[in-house]
Amino acid sequence: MLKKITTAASVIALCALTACGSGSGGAGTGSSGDTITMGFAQVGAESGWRTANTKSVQDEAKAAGIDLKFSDAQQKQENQIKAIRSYIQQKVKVIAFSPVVETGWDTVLLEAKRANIPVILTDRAIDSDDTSLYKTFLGSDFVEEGRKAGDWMVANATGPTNVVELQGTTGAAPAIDRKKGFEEKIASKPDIKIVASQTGDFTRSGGKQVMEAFLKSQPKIDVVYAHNDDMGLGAIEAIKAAGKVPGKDIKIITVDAVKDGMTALSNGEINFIVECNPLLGKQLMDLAKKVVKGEEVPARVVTEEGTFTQEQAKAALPKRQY
Ligand code: GZL
Repeated sequence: MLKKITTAASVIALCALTACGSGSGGAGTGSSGDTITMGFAQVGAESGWRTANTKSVQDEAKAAGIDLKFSDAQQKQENQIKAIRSYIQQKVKVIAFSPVVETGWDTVLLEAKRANIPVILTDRAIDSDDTSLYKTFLGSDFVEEGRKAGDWMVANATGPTNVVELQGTTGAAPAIDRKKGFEEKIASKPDIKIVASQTGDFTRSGGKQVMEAFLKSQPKIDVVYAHNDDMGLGAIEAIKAAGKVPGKDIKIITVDAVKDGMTALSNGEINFIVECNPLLGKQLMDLAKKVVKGEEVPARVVTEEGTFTQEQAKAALPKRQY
């Protein structure tokens, strides 16, 4: 698991970066003045969150004058590794990627290091003892996101509560950590039990299929904890098909706060959403410019994000960018 830098250091890092981000501007050039080329190996296009994240990276690269080479791995680690190797061969100035799973990256990142190409982790972390393989990790604290979901569960449980969990991609940092944070919080109330837990791979179809199976196998389901909105939206389809009312007969907690999720929250089909900010593009480009110039950057840059109730979603929806 990524070694945690103290929260204070992360917050300072966030403020420092945000400040310099507003003042930086200028074309995306390295110390030699030539255009920065960035190789970005994206996870895939599995969710509304991923679509918003991709748009943010592409838009902000353009705004920063950075030449972006972009690949979609269709949620396969071997495709991301191939893309990183291709960027090394193309001698890009910097590589950024969102690791689809936490492990299996040391070999290819060592190749990037030997080619003197700095690497930035964005969105998801890797589980490696060798922190020299990347310059920084920009993204959310997924354990904290799980804790926020667990806090809502504890505060809103009224007696014995059976929870079914729709996990994200097996081995992915957000899946591992959102589970960890949620379980940490519900441990304080023994009558809240996770009676079934299975991956829906962060997709709407995956969430629907797993929820259909849970509805058949579980005699009593009170709450769904979905690691992202898309799986929660799939669960809503399954719950309705079973003749039950989502948000009432079976309450739903999700993570992300993309537009479709917030719409379901505002109309009462979801009960609580923990935000996970996909708009990482600006911070990523600011970090890339610094890294290419050989400037020091924080080891960890945490993104800012909140939570939404049904009432808060109604107010926030008109202003949401994604
Ligand atoms: C979280 C991100 C997750 C989202 C999902 O930072 O990696 O992957 O929560 C997405 O929607 O598929």
